[in-house]
Amino acid sequence: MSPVRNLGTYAQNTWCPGCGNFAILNAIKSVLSTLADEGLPLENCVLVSGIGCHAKIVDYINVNSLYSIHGRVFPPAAGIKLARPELKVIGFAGDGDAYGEGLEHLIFSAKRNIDITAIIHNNRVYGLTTGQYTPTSPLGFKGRSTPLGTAELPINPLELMLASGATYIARGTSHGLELLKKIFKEAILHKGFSLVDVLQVCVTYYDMYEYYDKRIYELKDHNPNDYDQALNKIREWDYNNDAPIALGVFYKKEAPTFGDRFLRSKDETIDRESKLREIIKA
Ligand SMILES: Cc1ncc(C[n+]2csc(CCOP(=O)(O)OP(=O)(O)O)c2C)c(N)n1
Ligand code: SF4
Ligand SMILES: [Mg+2]
Repeated sequence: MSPVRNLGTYAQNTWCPGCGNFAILNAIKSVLSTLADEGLPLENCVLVSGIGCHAKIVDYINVNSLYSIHGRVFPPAAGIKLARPELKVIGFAGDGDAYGEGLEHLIFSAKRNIDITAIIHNNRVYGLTTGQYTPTSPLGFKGRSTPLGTAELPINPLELMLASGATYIARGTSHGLELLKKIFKEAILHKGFSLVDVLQVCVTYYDMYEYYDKRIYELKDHNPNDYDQALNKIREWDYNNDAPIALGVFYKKEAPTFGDRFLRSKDETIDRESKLREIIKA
């Protein structure tokens, strides 16, 4: 077995001690290192992040990366993939980032089946801006902007992703490193739009370690190719009730990607361009 590469950087880590982001960082570094051993050069990987505590992850990994803006992880990630199809593109987004501010971009990435991976640091709070509620905060969540508790139910982002056409949907937690490594690797190797929702604990504004540890279990005897089974499992815990919380791969499907359909062959692209020019002239 080859040694794990040192993918660290000189950037000073400013996450709070005990933050769940450390698990995501360690898992992704280990997976990139393994994939490099297995033939995916690190220089062929590109990381894209949003804005928030999670976004700093790209500062701490010595791989090409792009810091985007809040809610805009997936448009540049899609652009990179379409311009350079040989690259593996991994987007890191917060829950406020992906499920709030940039929700439409997430939906359209799934709808188009763009061949990129979305890793969502779902701490269910705006961490960097000190504890406001997000689309996945539970009903009654008390934070900086809702001192008396929210009056809204959370969304179930996995159900939304299934309905939008994502072809790989999984969930892990920041308390389960081995499972995170397994699903990150599978998600990155999946051809099409893959999303991993990580229940990431924010020890400062929303510490849910105990809550999750009491409820989580790993999916067994589950057929991820079955849409109805996936939907049932995804609905079991709706990010608000007290049901058991399933972890693992809920859904996966092989389907043509946006790149397959849009780029197709060079000749077809040229032919399409000339047809478009004719239409514009007419
Ligand atoms: C367009 C835009 N809107 C709002 C902000 C302010 N802002 C920066 S980080 C952040 C919250 C981040 O929350 P989340 O995406 O959940 O990431 P976390 O900090 O929890 O990792 C907000 C609202 C911004 N930088 N840009
Ligand atoms: S505020 Fe929360 S998410 Fe941000 S670094 Fe601290 S523990 Fe992590
Ligand atoms: Mg957050």
